[in-house]
Amino acid sequence: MSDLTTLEQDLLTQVQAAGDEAALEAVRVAALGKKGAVSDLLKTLGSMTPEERKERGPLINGLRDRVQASITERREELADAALTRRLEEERVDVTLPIQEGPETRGRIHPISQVVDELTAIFADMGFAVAEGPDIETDYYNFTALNFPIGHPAREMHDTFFLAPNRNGERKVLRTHTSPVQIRTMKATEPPIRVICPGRTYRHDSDQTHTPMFHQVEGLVIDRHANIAHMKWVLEEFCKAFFEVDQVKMRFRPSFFPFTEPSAEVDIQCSRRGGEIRFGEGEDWLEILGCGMVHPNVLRNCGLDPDEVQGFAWGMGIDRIAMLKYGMPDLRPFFEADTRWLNHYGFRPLDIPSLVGGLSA
Ligand code: 2NL
Repeated sequence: MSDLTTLEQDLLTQVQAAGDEAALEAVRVAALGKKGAVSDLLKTLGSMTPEERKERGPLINGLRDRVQASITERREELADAALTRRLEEERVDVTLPIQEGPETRGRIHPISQVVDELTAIFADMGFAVAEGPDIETDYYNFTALNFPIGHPAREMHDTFFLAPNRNGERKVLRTHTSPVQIRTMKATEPPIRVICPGRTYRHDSDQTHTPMFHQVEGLVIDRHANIAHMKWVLEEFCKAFFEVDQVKMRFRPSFFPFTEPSAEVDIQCSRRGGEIRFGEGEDWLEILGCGMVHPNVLRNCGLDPDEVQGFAWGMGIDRIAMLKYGMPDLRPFFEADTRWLNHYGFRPLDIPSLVGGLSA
């Protein structure tokens, strides 16, 4: 065998033996690199006679081309093998159960759930949602609502007062969400249909009262909005919220400074077996207060009681949440205990709607 044949076989064997791309590259450098064996051979051509060169030249070039072709082929083989191995190693079993992410592990607080439910129900009746500040002036919380200056109701409300400012003016933590409706009446032209859910504050703390609690109030102002409309809105709300076909409601005369006439509303329920059910039974449960907006309140908001009229109502969100979801105690609402939230909370992707179900 000639020296060239031996070298070629040796190099081709090395190419086949290279187990990865780095080893193959080392073989290529040793053969075809600047100081490689084949390159050394090519350099010898320069010192040959033309006859020798004519004979050796094609042999050496042929060898170089075959070694190069073999390296290219081996490189493709190795790349294929590496890809196959990766595909095998990184294979994903799409039938495995997925890992729970925060959007499925987290829970919606029952109060947020109930606010979302109320919003869905009243939005369907054409109501918008209005919001306002928790810290209010005495004017928006009391005066505009027809509480006379020095009226005992202001103290009866167990108001939290902030320290007086330079002008001796004391701001308050709103004791109801009514100031939001005052702001709405001052800012927008009738017809008005809004609900105002939010935090409210009273200096009261026992088994059934927390200093911060939640209320939703509603307001309708129009030319002819009347008590029949009010009764219909409240009845539709109760049926939708408690998810029953029928409710019996009882309107008892009452008094609020901001409505005239005023009523407190009970719904009929049964309390047999320690469980409350609506739409049946012989017990009554108070759930809200309502009335026709007092003419003085309309005037305070720049509205003419001879042109427009309306009705309003208010209820406690925490209380109706407890009633609907059978929660016996109010206090855990405000304790941020994740065990309680896991038990009573709602799944973030079960969004309440009238078509998809309110409480899923
Ligand atoms: C209750 C009673 C009520 C209102 C709130 C209201 C607001 C304006 C004008 C007139 Cl701006 N009324 N709100 C009316 C009647 C009752 O709440 O027992 N809440 C828990």
